[in-house]
Amino acid sequence: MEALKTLIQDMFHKDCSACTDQEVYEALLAYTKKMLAAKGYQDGKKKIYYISAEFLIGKLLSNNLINLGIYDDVTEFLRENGKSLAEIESVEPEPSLGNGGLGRLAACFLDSIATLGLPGEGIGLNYHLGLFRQVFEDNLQHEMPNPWITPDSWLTATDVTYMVPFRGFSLKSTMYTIDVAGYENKAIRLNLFDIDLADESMVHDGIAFNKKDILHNLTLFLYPDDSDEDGRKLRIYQQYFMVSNAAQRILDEAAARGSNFHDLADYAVVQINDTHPSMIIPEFIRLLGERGIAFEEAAEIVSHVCAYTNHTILAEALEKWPIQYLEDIVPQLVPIIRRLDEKVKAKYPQENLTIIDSNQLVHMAHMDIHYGFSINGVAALHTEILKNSELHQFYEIYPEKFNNKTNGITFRRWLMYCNRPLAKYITSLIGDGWKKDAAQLKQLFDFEEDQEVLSQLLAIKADAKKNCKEFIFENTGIEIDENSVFDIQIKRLHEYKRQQLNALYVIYKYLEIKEGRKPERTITFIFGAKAAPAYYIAKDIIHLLLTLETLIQNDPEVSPYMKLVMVENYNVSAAEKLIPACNISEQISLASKEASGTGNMKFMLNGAVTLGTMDGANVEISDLVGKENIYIFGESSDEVIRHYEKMDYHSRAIYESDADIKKYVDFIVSEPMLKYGREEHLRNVYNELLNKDWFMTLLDLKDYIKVKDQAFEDYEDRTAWAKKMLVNIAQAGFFSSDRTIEQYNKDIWHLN
Ligand code: B1N
Repeated sequence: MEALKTLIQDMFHKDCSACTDQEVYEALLAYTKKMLAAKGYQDGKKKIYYISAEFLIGKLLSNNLINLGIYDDVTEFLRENGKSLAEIESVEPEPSLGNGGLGRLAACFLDSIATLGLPGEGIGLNYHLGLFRQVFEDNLQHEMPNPWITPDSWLTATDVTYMVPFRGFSLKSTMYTIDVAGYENKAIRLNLFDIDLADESMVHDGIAFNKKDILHNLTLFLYPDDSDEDGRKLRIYQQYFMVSNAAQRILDEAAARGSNFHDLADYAVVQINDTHPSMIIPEFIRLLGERGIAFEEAAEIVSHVCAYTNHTILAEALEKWPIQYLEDIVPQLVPIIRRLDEKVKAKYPQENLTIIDSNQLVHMAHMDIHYGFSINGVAALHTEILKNSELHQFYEIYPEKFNNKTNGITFRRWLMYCNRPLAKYITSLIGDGWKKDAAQLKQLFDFEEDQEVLSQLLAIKADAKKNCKEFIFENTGIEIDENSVFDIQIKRLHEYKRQQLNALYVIYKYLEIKEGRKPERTITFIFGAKAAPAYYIAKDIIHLLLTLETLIQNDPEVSPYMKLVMVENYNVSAAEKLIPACNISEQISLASKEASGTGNMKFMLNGAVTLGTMDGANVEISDLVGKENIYIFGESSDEVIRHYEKMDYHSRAIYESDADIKKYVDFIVSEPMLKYGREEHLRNVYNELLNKDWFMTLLDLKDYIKVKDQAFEDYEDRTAWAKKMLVNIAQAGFFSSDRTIEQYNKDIWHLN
């Protein structure tokens, strides 16, 4: 730590002990950046370019210290100087360059690509104000800008710049780099492109701004509100800016390594993360054309370079852009897309395979599937649904392109960093081979009957809950009981994820307690979720949750037995505090709708037991841990898909035929609720459940209540519960993103 000491002296002319947390943070940032740069980058002939609109990287300091192998030394050095790393970290702003699982997956993948020593990089956009910062006021969500770029940040400006042509003007880009350390390995780069004239001062009244002023607004926000045409067009400007920069850079790098472009596929493979980067396909063809390669061959080359990952079957999330928008913004792509479409139509005239449909909409996913060489889903069930129903028409013509890559998470952040006591304890039992080979966690099965080990697991969980209690108090002002059972649902707010189902359970429990049936142990229901700014019903559900929070808090008959807390501005840092403390992990999406889920994996790894439907990766978790170690409820995906086909699900019929369900749903707009909540918003949720309930909340409610009650009952047998925890941790190895990335490399990328 001599070098760090000297650096602090050089920067601030005083000892570490005399520095403020801000100063120590700046010194650590400089120190870590230097160490990262000194490590050098992975090189190789062929490189993976992971292109994504989101990279939800979280705070970077501690993670970098871990991956550089100096976390313990730095902690010790700081302690000797009267500082705590935890406090210094609180100075670091968290970039909100992502929204949820899709962006966090991209971040985990970068960690694993670097750790496995694969040549690769991430490419995205440098959003100055992120997604948004969530603020609760009057039990409603408000959105604020989330600036994160400070004078000393993890970003390093580069001299890489390109010109990106739009109709009527061009924009000059600058590339910024964030180094991502591999665990005990070299680094790779996350390259974020930006315009030079981004103007944060145009943002007013929360996150409002002039959506037409592309010269100044292009990189302000991730996912600008697309409820109007200007917003949708801004998204196209962003997407094209991202992929044109990416394609120019990829071609430049390939040429520098010796490619003549005809052999581009020997130098580059592009993973298209959902459809936001799909325009890279026609953009490559355009740029190859400028470099003398004719359309037919260019289309062929690109088809060997691009691979596409699908993350959802929700129709509204599958991007379809009016061809007129593309004509208005990127006219140079339109003839190319038309030719790509003509080629498809010549061979496959069916409407459901076209790129440009009869409504003149460009189906981005269809372009990816025709002109990419691989399409993968993100969990076994999801890929089966793609093959058998959602994209069946494509599977019939390109069966060899379809493959599954079950998602994963980096254990460096999601265990070694966020739950150091558990990581240390595991190492004391089985050595530290698991850090690079997660499958070794299975060795924990040797301790399944070991009382000492089981009680240690419980003790570590109890400590994590105490820490979490403090975090929750700081965040919400509510004091929770650390001996209560922590039941946690943290994820994007979406109707298919069914936070409203969880809310109905809370109502059920509330009424039980009111009627004198008290739970054996206090329950703490913990939520965290952001709703997209224009997704009104999702915001209404947040209002429902916050109103329940207030109601319970103000009811002395109930609050000793249960509490509901909704964490404000749920983000990666909050997840790191909540996940280690969780007892019951809520993964309750309507079967068939959650492509994978990755929170489910993080919870399991940290010794929580899943309460979930047979959806996404829950299915694989269930197969691995066995029925005794997971709580499964609800209709199967097959049944759900049948309901959609037959259109025979009617929530009102369930409501009318079941007095209990009626009671819980009616409670949403009852007098006690209206005392703290706004009728308009609560009635929206009530009406939605009664008249539409597109995600079949009421269908699964009774089973959910039954199985959840069983989980709470089982929790009281502490030894049996600790065994479930152990089995979950021992079987979590499969969900390491190192495994996922090895599979991408073996089946799709073929690097090294
Ligand atoms: O991607 C994650 C999965 O684990 C989740 O199940 C899935 O919901 C998530 C359009 C998305 N799918 N689609 C999105 C996000 C923003 C947007 O504008 C789509 N996110 C997912 C990782 O595979």
